[in-house]
Amino acid sequence: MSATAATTGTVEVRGACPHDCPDTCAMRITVTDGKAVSVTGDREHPYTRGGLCVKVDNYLDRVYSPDRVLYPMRRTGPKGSGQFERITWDQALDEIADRFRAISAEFGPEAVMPCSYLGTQGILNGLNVGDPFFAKLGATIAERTYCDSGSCTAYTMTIGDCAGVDPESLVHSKFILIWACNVMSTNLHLWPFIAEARKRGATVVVVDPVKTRTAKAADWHIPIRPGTDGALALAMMNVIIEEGLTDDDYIADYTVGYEELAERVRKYSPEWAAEETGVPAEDIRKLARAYATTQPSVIRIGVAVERHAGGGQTVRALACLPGLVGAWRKPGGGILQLPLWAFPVNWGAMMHPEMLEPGKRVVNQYLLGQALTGGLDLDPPIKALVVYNSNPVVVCPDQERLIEGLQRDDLFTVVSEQFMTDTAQFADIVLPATTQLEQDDIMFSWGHLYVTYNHRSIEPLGEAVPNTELFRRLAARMGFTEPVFRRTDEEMIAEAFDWSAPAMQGITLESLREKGWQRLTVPPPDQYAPYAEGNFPTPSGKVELKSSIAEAVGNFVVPLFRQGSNDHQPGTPVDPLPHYIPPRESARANPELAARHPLNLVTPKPHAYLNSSSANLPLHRRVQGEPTVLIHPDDAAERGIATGDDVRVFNDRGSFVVKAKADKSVLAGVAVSAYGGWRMHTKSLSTMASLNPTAFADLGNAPTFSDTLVQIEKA
Ligand SMILES: Nc1nc2c(c(=O)[nH]1)N[C@H]1C(S)=C(S)[C@@H](COP(=O)(O)OP(=O)(O)OC[C@H]3O[C@@H](n4cnc5c(=O)[nH]c(N)nc54)[C@H](O)[C@@H]3O)O[C@H]1N2
Ligand SMILES: Nc1nc2c(c(=O)[nH]1)N[C@H]1C(S)=C(S)[C@@H](COP(=O)(O)OP(=O)(O)OC[C@H]3O[C@@H](n4cnc5c(=O)[nH]c(N)nc54)[C@H](O)[C@@H]3O)O[C@H]1N2
Ligand code: SF4
Ligand SMILES: [Mo]
Repeated sequence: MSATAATTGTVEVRGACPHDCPDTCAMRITVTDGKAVSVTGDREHPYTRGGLCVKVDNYLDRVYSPDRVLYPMRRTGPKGSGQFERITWDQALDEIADRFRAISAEFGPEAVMPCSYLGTQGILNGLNVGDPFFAKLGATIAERTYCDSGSCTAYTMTIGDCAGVDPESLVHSKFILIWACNVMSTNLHLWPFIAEARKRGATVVVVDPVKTRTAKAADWHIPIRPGTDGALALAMMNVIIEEGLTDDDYIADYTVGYEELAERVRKYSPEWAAEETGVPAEDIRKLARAYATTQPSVIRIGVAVERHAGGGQTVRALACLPGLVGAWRKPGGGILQLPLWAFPVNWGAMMHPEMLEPGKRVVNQYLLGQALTGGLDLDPPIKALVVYNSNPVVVCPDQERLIEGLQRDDLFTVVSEQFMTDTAQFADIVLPATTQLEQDDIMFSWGHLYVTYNHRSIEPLGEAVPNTELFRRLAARMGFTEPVFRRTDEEMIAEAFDWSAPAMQGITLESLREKGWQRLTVPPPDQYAPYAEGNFPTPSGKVELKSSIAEAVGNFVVPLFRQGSNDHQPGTPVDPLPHYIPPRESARANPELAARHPLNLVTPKPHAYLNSSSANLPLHRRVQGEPTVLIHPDDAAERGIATGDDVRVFNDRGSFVVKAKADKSVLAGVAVSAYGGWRMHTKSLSTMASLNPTAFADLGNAPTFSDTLVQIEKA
């Protein structure tokens, strides 16, 4: 097995799926005469076991797509027209550097704003790749909280870490509570472990407003009104405490704040929660009893839990539950969302927070539409936008304003992309980016405990460059001379981990290169119970039912999701005990709004796309099928809508047109439309991103995608 591709003959190269997906599959790429001819999963990998998903097992379609952006391009037509001409890298870099200098001179460097997310998850080319460059430039800091920042803040406050349970130890669980997660689409490789647990007698329960593929496969599906999960979690605590189902020794030894919590949840009765959630009180009791008494029990939380006004407190409540019932005592017990912090990634070496000027302006990317259209009263205004690893037109809310902003003639937009996306269409300069086969990288995972190495298997196509090289080139052209801008990929990989950390014992760069992947040096799945005797990385070392961090710091954004330093920036005060915050857009909270827009829109992940990635490729589009909005047959009948009708989904913020599908798999009052499809492929030239609100959830500046009321009518 060779490290990098040979130019003649056939070699097999070890790689890693780059996608923002918990599974981080180990891949094997066969290369013949310099061309990749097959990409498969690595059968030997204990977690991903050889199968890639529908999004990636045709990865060569992506790499060799005729639609790849392969050369730098300059806009020739009006913004958004998609008319570009090929230019050289030198021309592109000169134009960008000239514009940055002119904009900085006239408005100050904060008039430049980066916008990025997780197009690739590689430690080199992913979230932080541009941070040192923009810090040196003095640009506006882009806060990136699309995903899991609310939960990470909640975990930090409660159990100190989002690491939780080893996914492989789920085979030892006896009660698996999947909460707002469509495992079969979004975390496919976890399912065999759940299936194995079930074979060994475990019960699987799914809490979701929709009977998803995952809910269909479970023993019990509990449909719930979107955004009301906190009420269910608090009522479960109420039952567990009232009925004496607690693990009193675990509570006494390894939690703080129990008495106050018990007092707090007394008001959250199952009857009260039934009104709020739509889940019958008897079912709430049954769930609480089974959860508490079937040990070890585990809760697998999905990202949708954090996506409403009270999402953070909902995750807090859920993170308290395992401590109350002593689930942490045994392997397979506790809570699992993203074991990301088990990896000793050297984020400091990637983002170089010391380069940030104190007091730099921070703008959350989620507010990009407002930021570009004067809505935030920014001084200086944003005059240049640099997008990489992201497709904000599809993934950001407030689409109409964002488009309006991107159309501004005085905005200079640079987009680094593999494809001419909805966002790239609006660029002044488009720069070609490599795919994972064309670059070296090293990967953590947020769904298992293996480090994976991605060897470059083919030469970059056209003039595409990895993001690392993009920022080396930009820095050189700007005259930035710090050594950080001259690091090679090789040098960056050597800095990517704290190799001396306990979890990296026995793992070296050499061994990783050779083997492709290695499990962190942590106990094996059948012994993985790091919190059996407390040892939570909270200030008290215990589960903080009453959170000292919430009390001392208030709300904050976990630094991984923000460009910059590792300090918790103090924010608005937060009640240190878990509590219920109802959704903002509901009949209870806003009857007037709900009278006009009575349906709650949820926008889960597409089965065949990874966010908006690959939503342009023919095979993926065929598998995904035509975009639809799923509603309950009663809601359809009330509106004279039949399956197959074109319908307009709208609220005061915007609208989009899709085909309706009436089906009992969705709760009455809920509308479901998978996101990810491109705006340019829609009839209405708009997607559900035009309907989602820009309001944040209570913790970590998380988005509130599930807190969206809409109305639907025949188009
Ligand atoms: N196929 C595929 N896989 C992916 C991705 C993809 O785009 N496509 N994206 C990756 C990324 S970035 C992420 S973050 C993960 C996310 O993966 P998941 O956590 O599974 O995220 P979602 O699909 O957004 O939502 C999961 C479920 O939550 C339900 N839901 C929505 N609102 C609520 C609510 O208020 N309460 C409850 N109880 N349920 C609710 C939805 O109906 C949906 O079935 O998936 C990753 N994997
Ligand atoms: N309505 C709604 N909106 C959502 C969500 C939702 O559930 N509902 N989910 C949210 C979540 S969880 C997430 S994580 C975000 C995802 O937001 P993004 O991370 O922006 O997701 P993608 O749509 O995959 O866009 C990534 C882009 O990066 C490009 N790319 C890939 N690799 C590279 C590379 O190496 N270099 C460069 N320069 N570009 C590359 C891809 O071609 C793609 O266009 O969306 C959020 N938005
Ligand atoms: S998207 Fe996820 S499941 Fe699919 S190949 Fe990549 S890591 Fe594996
Ligand atoms: Mo995400």
